[in-house]
Amino acid sequence: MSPNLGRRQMLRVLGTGAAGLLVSRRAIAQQAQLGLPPPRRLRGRRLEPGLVQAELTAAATTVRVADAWAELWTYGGSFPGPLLRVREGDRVRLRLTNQLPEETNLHLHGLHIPPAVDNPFLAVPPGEAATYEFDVPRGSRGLHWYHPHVHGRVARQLFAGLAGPILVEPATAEFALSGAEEHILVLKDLELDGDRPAPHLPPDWRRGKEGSLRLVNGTLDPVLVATRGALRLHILNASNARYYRLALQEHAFHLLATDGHALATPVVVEEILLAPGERAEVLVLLERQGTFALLDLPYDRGAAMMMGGMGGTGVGREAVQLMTLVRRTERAPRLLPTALATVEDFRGRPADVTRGLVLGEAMMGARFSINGKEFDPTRVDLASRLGNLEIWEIENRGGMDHPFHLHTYPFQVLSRNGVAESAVVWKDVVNVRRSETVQIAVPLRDFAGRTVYHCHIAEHEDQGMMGTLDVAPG
Ligand SMILES: [Cu+2]
Repeated sequence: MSPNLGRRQMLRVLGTGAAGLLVSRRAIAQQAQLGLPPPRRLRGRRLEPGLVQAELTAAATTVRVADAWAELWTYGGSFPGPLLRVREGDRVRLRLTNQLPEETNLHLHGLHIPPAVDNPFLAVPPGEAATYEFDVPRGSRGLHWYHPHVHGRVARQLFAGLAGPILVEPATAEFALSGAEEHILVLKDLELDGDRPAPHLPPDWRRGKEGSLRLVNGTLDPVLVATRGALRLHILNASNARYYRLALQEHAFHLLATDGHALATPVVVEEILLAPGERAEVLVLLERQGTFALLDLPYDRGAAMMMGGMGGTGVGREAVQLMTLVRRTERAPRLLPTALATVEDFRGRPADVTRGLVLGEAMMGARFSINGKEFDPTRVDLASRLGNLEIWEIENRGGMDHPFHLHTYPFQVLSRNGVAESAVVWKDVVNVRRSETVQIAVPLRDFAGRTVYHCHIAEHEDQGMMGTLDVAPG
């Protein structure tokens, strides 16, 4: 692939199974590509060994984004929010100050911590602050993230820019990956209306709001120049509703972890579908010197009928270039590790409780439900007991895909439409395609309390597709 990719109107996607796709001219028309900026690091203070204290302020901030100045809502003045980098076993004291004109809060997405701390029912009023104090659990190494979770306000606050990555480092190095250079990619789309995030229009509340700017770490089509041939990428989809179907020209991905949980062994995949909220950790071995595009291939999540031919749908036939990887070095990449982690296997284990959850869309308008009910924070939808192993059968009866997310308790996907999954992996978001029933195993471990499960298309969550789970002490 020639390095003057940016001036070409189309290119063949090689080795991805998507040959012949057109790459969006709009997306590759950027003449001056910027380097990939790493997320700014949240400066925490280590008061004593193992205790990290950090401050996050949510406020309207003018930032430079896609060749324009825009007033976004940010954490700590940066878009995306700053990286909280901690270690397994650390105690974290994170203080959120709300300088927004409305209430907000924090969800620590992916961290297995008590619901009383990661509390979606708590709201921090404007001008006030709250402290989130928790222990980073063993086994949580990997990429997680934080974002607001006040019901009814999530979609607008997230779209306006409020999201940031959390990287948990293992207590002891478990991977033979020291030869790879490590990067965090926060995928987040945005649409500007003048110098502000575009407001939600009525169709956005039904289909989920997408922006035409598909940004990586807040930058349009950045370039990552690799100093080594092996790249370890932690990728987060922090978008409201946009799915990313990722492919890298001429290369496969070696999938290392899903939603921050290591696989037993690396799995070679040609592409990765990331629904909102999902993360993937991959090893990329650049096989030769050259320039390779990271592409977002078309994916039909079922929102097309609601799109009315408007732009930014992601359902056309065009692939969009998200960023460029450049390998300059002659050095050959290191070999792959063969074993990553020991992963418990819940297949075939007897469940204490089996439940069905039906995801529903109202025929008209933008209302969403689970088991026929819209979210009510005062109601208990599922009651259980600490220590139970539950099997949930999540059935999507709607016309769109819905990425299902459960707080606090990671789960394993057992089957899709009765077909067993081939690999055992831990997840906290699973995409449930339309007309699909996904069966998951949910061990309710360590923490009792009341929390939520919901669709991670933020508009669907705000419009009712959420329920409560109350786990009594064992
Ligand atoms: Cu949904």
